[in-house]
Amino acid sequence: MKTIYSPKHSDHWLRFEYSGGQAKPCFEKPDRVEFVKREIQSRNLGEIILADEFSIDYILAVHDKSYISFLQECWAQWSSEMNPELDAIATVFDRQGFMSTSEPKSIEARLGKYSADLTAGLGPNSWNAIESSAHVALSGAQAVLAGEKSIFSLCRPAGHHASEALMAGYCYVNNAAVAAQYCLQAGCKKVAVLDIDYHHGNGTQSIFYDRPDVLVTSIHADPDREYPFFAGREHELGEGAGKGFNLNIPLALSSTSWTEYQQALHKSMDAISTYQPDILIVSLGVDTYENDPISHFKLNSNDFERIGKLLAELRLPSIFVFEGGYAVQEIGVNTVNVLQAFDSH
Ligand code: SP5
Ligand code: ZN
Repeated sequence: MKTIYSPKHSDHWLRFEYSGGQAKPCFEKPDRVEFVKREIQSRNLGEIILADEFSIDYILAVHDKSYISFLQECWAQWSSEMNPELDAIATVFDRQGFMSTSEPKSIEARLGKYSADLTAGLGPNSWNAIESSAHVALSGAQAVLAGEKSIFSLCRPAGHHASEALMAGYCYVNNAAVAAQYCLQAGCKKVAVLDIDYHHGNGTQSIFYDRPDVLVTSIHADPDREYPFFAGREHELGEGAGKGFNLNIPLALSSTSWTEYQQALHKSMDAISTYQPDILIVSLGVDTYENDPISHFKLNSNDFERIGKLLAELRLPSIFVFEGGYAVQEIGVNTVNVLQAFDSH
């Protein structure tokens, strides 16, 4: 399997993330992608190709225009109004939506309008990385539409918590959603997104919630106990024309090992088979790993091979889009375990 990559991902890095009432060094850091890249090379998964450039229109096809302008402009405004030695991050939120139809003036207010939480901030060159990550996903979609059986888009930053006009959970542009929409514009009738990151793909769910042309299914930690908390429950089935095209499978935090996980995967895969999509997009997070520093599932490295082997049974053209995974040494092994097992079945 070939991999799409961009070195621009390293333009995005932050000093701190906030959790449990504390500022801590970020779990989400540039090293993550370099560990995965190194493992791809040492195990000869396949060629590593640089991402192409694409028109901004492909990002605007799933995101709000003023939100994207904010992502592009944030740092310049933050560095003139606030301390340029520190990350741009929200401190206030427009929870009542008073500014929902107008653009706030100050950068603190704009950050509040476009942030869902404090786990997404922006640095001086973050936009370069965010845009390149979407281009990595688009290049993957382009390759599969041109006939590749499968592709790995090594995206960073991740995307699945980003919705139409909100950044959240280390995510800014929803790479999987951008790729899905690109496939539809290129003539696909139906696309399935299978999200196997440890966290619910709330951004992807929200973007396609009222649409029948994208089936979204996510297997994740129970949102009663885990981020993103406010979405990811079984009763969220889609709305309007999209009703029946969203499937959530929440699992218990610390008692989820392969036995439980496998059942959920079969359930998601059954829904995908029934749906008969033209293309499968896998939001591939490896934070389901037993030693992940922010997560609580109990999958081991062999289980990631089992995932790849099972997914291959769908026999669909597949785009793997990288999402989370924070046990830095092991994310390479676990990611390549999925991809190599998929490739050889
Ligand atoms: C893409 C992705 O995986 N985003 C995850 C966002 C998770 N945000 C909440 C992080 C909470 C971290 N708590 C750390 C506890 C360490 N003991
Ligand atoms: Zn995650």
